[in-house]
Amino acid sequence: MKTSVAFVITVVFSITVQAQEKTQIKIDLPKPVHTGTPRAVKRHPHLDPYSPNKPRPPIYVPVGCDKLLSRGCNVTASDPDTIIGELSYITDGIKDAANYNYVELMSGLQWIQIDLGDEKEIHVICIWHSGGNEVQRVYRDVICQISSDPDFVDGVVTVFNNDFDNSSGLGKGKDMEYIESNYGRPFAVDAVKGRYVRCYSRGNTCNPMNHYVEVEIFGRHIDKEQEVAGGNRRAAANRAVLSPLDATRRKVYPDTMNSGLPYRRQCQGKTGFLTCGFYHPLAGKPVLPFTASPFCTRFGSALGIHTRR
Ligand SMILES: [Ca+2]
Repeated sequence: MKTSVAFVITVVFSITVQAQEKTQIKIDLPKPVHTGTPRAVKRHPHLDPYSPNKPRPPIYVPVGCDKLLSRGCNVTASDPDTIIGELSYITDGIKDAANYNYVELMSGLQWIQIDLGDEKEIHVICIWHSGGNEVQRVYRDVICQISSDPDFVDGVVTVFNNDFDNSSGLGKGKDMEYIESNYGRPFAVDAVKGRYVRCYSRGNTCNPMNHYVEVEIFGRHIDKEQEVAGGNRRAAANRAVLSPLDATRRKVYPDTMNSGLPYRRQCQGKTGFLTCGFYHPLAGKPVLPFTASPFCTRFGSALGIHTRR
């Protein structure tokens, strides 16, 4: 009898300790982009029935495995000439998509890749493609892979895949498609080790383009020395991540960035994509808003790729 009581106590104690050893991942959420009820997307059997208006279920990880690893990390992409925004936006911690803090990549299957600097143990990834819209939106073929090979040839582990019909050719996935919201799409990763995280998508239900507001990767550094070295590298990366133009824009126009003024534009010139409107990319200083900018009037409007907010 004594033995069985002791056994029960031991089991209960063990379960309690195990429960205490977990911690909930804390994810800072942006405000919803849309106001009111967005126009609904068409339902289908592969669409997650979870409401985009509700927070996602909490994710618990072992204590010490909840560190944000991705902030300020370098990002590369299959489409380096982004149409809107810069790849650095994906890890800059700014998730307010309403103020054009997102990056737009070309149509078709595209990927972005985050370099964590060293091999890490990854426990949770959260992706915001658009953060929610006036019309509900679903991104196609969302696939997330981890590897320590920057070319993703060796040691590739797929940790999320909702390409239910293998239309992207990377294999069928069992995850469900989901409606974008400010809650992002967090998912647990089973302590997969790797230096690079690659995220694929293939357009969305509103248009064929690909977008990212932010991707966050949580986990732990593999050893203490790496933690210190990684911290130093991230600090350096954080200092470098804002281009002088970005810094100017955010310093001079913090209120403008948050007020949702009607114009901020991306103009395509023959030599590439130039951002204009709140600041002048060539002069390196802010200019008048878009409608009064001679630069935009001459080149931007003529190309006619602007969208009014
Ligand atoms: Ca961002």
